[in-house]
Amino acid sequence: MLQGYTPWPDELATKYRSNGCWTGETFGEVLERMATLTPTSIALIEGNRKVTYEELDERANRLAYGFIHLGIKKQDRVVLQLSNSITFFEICFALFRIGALPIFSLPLHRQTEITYFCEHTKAVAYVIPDVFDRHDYVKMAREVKEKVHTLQHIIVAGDEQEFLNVEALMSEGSSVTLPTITGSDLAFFQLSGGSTGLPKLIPRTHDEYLYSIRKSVEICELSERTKYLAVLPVAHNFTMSSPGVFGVLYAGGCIVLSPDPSPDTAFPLIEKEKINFTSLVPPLAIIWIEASKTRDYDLTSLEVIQVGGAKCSAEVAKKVGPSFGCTLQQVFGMAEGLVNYTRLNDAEEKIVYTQGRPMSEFDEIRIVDEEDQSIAVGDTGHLQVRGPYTIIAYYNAETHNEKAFTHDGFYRTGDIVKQTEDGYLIVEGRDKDQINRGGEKIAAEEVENYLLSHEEVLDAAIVSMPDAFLGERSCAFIISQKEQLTGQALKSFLQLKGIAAFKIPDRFEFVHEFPQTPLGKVSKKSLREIIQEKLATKI
Ligand code: J2J
Repeated sequence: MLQGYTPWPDELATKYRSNGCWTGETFGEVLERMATLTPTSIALIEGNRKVTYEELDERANRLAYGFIHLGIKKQDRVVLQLSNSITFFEICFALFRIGALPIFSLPLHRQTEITYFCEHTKAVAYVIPDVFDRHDYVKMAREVKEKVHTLQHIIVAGDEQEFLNVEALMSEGSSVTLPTITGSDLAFFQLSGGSTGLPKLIPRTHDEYLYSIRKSVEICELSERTKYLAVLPVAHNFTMSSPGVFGVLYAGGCIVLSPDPSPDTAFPLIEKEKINFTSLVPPLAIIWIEASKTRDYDLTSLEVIQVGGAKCSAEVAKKVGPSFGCTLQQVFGMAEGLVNYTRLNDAEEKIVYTQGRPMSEFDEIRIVDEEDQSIAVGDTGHLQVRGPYTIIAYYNAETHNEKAFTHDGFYRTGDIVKQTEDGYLIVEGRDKDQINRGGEKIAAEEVENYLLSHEEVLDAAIVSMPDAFLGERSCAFIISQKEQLTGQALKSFLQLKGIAAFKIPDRFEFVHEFPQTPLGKVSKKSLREIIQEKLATKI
């Protein structure tokens, strides 16, 4: 058993097996099955390159043997940081086949975050593109490798000589047998949006994740005729599993990989490939709606556009269907598990004004007050959940787990919601110290700690401020004795430190002290009010 991983207790595992949620199937087997059922169907399209199910299966196998030859074993951790590319899938399934555990970092993560993922998991390998979006990943990998002693291999997708190349890793497996992987084995780590300290790692087994994919495929009605455009990063839980790219592969459909989510890139792809399904975050939905008024592309193939990751306002939700002649599906999910969907045949009222209802009849949700006591249906409270695909503990985070889960095993989502009579959820806010910047999550404490490492910063507190486009942006309140310290200087400091750009505060406010709660803690509520007032009066 991997140290730091809390396995499912026997009684829950037995329950989810006997009620049919967990089938014992693994990701490796799913691909094998699809390669047998629909060998010549196109699984993936990236630019001019197309890969069939049979080819994907075969290349994943050759890479699996390559990994084994390298000495990578079952349960070894591998930080995977690839853009939306065919290689992402080849590597993923290769690792699944040998039972090594990818950690799904995002292309935007920089050396501070990557170093932490590698150190925290004692990763043995790190997989990168050479250059993506003008960022030099090879240079970054060099820096990470210097700091992380467990890291033995840097593997690069692209033309690069310094480290091992993905193509060179392809190997024939004549003399090796692949290890046995079962449904209850760990498959990978997702990243949590986080609220305290550094991002927590979310361990997922084949059983639980494949259940959520199977259910999502059913609810979202994916089939072999699905043509899914992946515009958001495929490594993110939403794009990966709700029903996402893994859902499409499970259903035998075709994934078209978009290098970026802009209408200039995505609309021609929709027209050319006759895309019928895609997933967006709310700010992108706004951009696409505006662009649909002026760009002359044939988008009539679109049947479903999902919007999730952050609250989709009713005004935006109302426009999606008419702008694209398709159905909107709201998705309220979390990498820790629970996913809620509006159903495709729901009444307009539900689709526009709610964030859907849990996907599984085995999701146990409760809405509670500050004391964890249930409240009346329709009242607003804290959402807690337990179920067949919601984790019961983060990886290697004992102290945090005590707070994040109740003693009876419910995950405290940190979301504040209310529920309609018929079980639909409406997200009203959150009680976690996080900023949701258009779907990108920022743990306030993580960025505060980076700021506190600047020698002229005495204290830092980060809060959200409302934004018409992103929903929220971040504002850092700073106490410093040096009058000359500027927001620009702090931005440069954070950039040099190497953190994802979306975490860098949008605005800095220099103050002499922070408002306090009666208990003497920083009152983030008051800070939010201060910045809201400033924005209202345009200071
Ligand atoms: C309001 N808040 C939302 C929504 C997520 C599917 C869809 C999204 C995610 C995701 C995901 C929201 N309205 N529609 O993993 O499988 C906020 C909540 C939630 C947090 C989780 C999936 N959809 N949120 O966004 O782990 O606060 O997952 O707890 O990144 O995003 O963030 P994350």
